[in-house]
Amino acid sequence: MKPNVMILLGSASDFKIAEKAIDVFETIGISYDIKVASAHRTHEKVKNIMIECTESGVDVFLGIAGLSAHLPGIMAANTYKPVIGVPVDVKLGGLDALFASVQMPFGAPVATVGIDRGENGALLASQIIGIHDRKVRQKVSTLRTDFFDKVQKDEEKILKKINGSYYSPINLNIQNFKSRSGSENKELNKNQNFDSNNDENKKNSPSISVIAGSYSDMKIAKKTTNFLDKMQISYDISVISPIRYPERFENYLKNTGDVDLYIAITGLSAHVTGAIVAKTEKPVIGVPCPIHLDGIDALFSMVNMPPGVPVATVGIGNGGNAAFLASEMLGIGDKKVMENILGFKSNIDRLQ
Ligand code: C2R
Repeated sequence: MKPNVMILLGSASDFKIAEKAIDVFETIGISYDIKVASAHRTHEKVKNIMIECTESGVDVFLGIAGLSAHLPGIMAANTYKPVIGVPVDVKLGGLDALFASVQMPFGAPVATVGIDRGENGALLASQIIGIHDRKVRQKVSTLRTDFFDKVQKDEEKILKKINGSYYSPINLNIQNFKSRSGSENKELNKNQNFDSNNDENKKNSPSISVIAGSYSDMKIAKKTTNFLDKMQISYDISVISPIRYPERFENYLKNTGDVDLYIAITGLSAHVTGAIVAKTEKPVIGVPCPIHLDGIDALFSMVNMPPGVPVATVGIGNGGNAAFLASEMLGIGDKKVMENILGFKSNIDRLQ
């Protein structure tokens, strides 16, 4: 069986993070291979693996590394398929690896997930494969429902310990909450199924929904839409904040249930990406904007998502790389998009 995903570890010492990813692939039923190859220590091995695996039909790559994590960047430099980076906490709480993975120059994006979040790296890979494979999307949905059940059980456990005189619990309709995650699971989602499986609708829908949290993010959003135009990929762009206009935001998501993926562009506390990924099985790409603190606030709040809700984060202000990554994701199942990226990659030095 040819693997759909290739996992590269910078060192065997990163294996504990890879195990989290392996669990997800085993549960969803996605084939994978795993090798230890370091961009620093065994540079040629990384290059050869990337070139060979890209040609032999691997869809998505996962690079797991700590310290100066150049591994996912070198992987991205040698493929036109999506590369996901999982930074590992070896020193500095993993911040060194996070910055090395996420802050890639235009043309070689690394879809970075949170520090030590191997399971989110694998979930994101599954969501990407799910763009072109409905069965995988349904399995992602079921897995996300399991994350919901865990939260539920954990809550029950801690509540049993509260015995204060003023503790006054309210009985909530849990089924309503349940329907918010795992949106492809029809039985659980009679009312809030934001993702649609209707192929007829899909034909009339843009491929990508680009959401900016505010008009002040539009300069960066323009870089995204400019590149999508170059790649001839259809998109919608809207400015909606889930914090300022919660109802409008929910309605917008309902109306865009047929897109292939979302790109969210937002600064400060980046709740836009979190609000989208909570509602959809589709991949969500996030671009942190430098409104304050040079964008570090947005980067951290975007990338460090809890298990079950990955955000494919690109570098601060790098709207172009968000579109590049989106094109790579769509290119897996769309020959025309793949050829456009390949053409662009081979001309990139002349275009800059
Ligand atoms: P050792 O335990 O082997 O010394 O590795 C590895 O991913 C690991 O987290 C310590 C850390 O070094 C990282 N490493 C990289 C790269 N190669 C190894 N970041 C690379 O090529 O980027």
